[in-house]
Formats: sequence, C-alpha cells, structure tokens
Amino acid sequence: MSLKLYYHPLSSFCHKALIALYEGGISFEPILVDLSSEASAAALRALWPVGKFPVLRDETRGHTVAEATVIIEYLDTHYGTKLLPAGADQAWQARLWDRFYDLHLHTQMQKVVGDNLRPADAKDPFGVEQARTLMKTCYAMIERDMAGKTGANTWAIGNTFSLADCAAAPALFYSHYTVPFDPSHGHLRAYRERLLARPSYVRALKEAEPYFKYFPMDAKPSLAKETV
Ligand SMILES: N[C@@H](CCC(=O)N[C@@H](CS)C(=O)NCC(=O)O)C(=O)O
Repeated sequence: MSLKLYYHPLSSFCHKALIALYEGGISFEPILVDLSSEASAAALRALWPVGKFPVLRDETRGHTVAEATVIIEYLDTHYGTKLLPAGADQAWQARLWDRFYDLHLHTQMQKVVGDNLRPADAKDPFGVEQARTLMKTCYAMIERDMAGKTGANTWAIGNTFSLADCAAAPALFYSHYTVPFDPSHGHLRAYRERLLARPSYVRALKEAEPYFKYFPMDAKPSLAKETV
C-alpha cells in the first residue's frame, strides 16, 4: 500500500492524523510503533530520527511526512481531504487554533502526563505547575470562544470541520483526564462532546480503547459519557 502510518493507537498526536485519514476515507497501512521494542523504535528513527510519531510514509511519491499538522496539509494536497479552509481568512484562523491546541494545550498536557513517567528523583513539579496553569488558561479561552458561537457555527472555525478541530479533539479528550475541566465550562464540554461524536474520532477512540489502561495518570480515559 502506498501510504504507511507509523503510529500508536493510544498516542494523542496520532489521533490527530488518524482523524484526517478517516475523514478522507483514505486507505493506509497502519504500522504500530512499540517504543519498548528496539526494532520498532529503530524502524521509526530510520525514517524520522527525531523519533516522534505520527510519521506518514508515501511510497508512491517517495515522501516522509512528520508532524501531525503537516500530515494533514499533505493529505489535503495529495489525497483530497479539505481540512484547511479554502478562504484565506478562515485558513489563517484554522492554523492559529491548530497551533493554539498543539502548543498551549496538547504539549502542556503531555508535560503533566509525562512527569508521571519520570524517575522519582527527576520530577519537575515547577514545570508541571506551569503546564497546568497554561492548560487552565486554554480552557477559559475555549469556553469564551465556544460561548460566542451560534446556530450551525459549531466547529472551531465556522461550520466546517477543519484542521483546528483535528487538533482540538485529542487535546481535549486527554486533557480532561489530566487537569479536569471546571464545572462551569459548559461550552467547552459541549464542544468536546461534539468532537467525540464525530465518526472519524469515534473510530480512532474505539481503536485506542484497549490501551486506555496504560494511560499513565490515575484517571483513566473512558468512552463512557458520564466520566466527563
Ligand atoms: N509535534 C509532533 C509531536 C508528536 C509527539 O509528541 N508524539 C508523541 C506521541 S503522542 C511521541 O512520539 N512520543 C514518543 C517520544 O517522545 O519518545 C506532532 O505534532 O506530530
């Protein structure tokens, strides 16, 4: 098969790429990365020495594409998805919210979660507290943004599911188990519910479910509605 996705079903940044692939109904060969296996980690690093995934390999074009956002742009360019809005103003807004979700929420969530995997003598409580504070700032910003949306205007940018929603979905799915949402954040919760009901994300989450028990926080992810 021309397209190969190096990924792990539990990985939040891989969810972002999977959502785009499933949105487009694009066929690909999933290659599960197991970092505890030297051979599997080496195969990933041979493609992308940084060692982070997802990584998309397009055998037909001879391209290796890393970074979930760039994978999504690549799928729009070559595989017919339309996740970057056509209008110039909507396009920069989608990119802005994509960066917002990745850098200020998703990466901070990784920082908090990742600290649980560090040895006891190498924890970073100061850095974790900074990350938690930034996540709460993001929650308040999303709540305000979503509260201003009316009618069919239910996605991050207008009424069309976009790159920004691909970024938001896994960031919001896992963040709640890391730094719980404030009870008053009704619009944020409702947006998360919409993302979790999107068929492309339903599929990715179903595939992730067997691995939820490995999420390294006390609160384990779940697909049951009442946990949110
Ligand atoms: N900026 C990258 C981040 C990718 C990333 O952090 N992936 C995590 C999995 S969610 C990973 O590769 N973790 C393994 C590691 O850091 O060793 C992207 O947007 O794709």
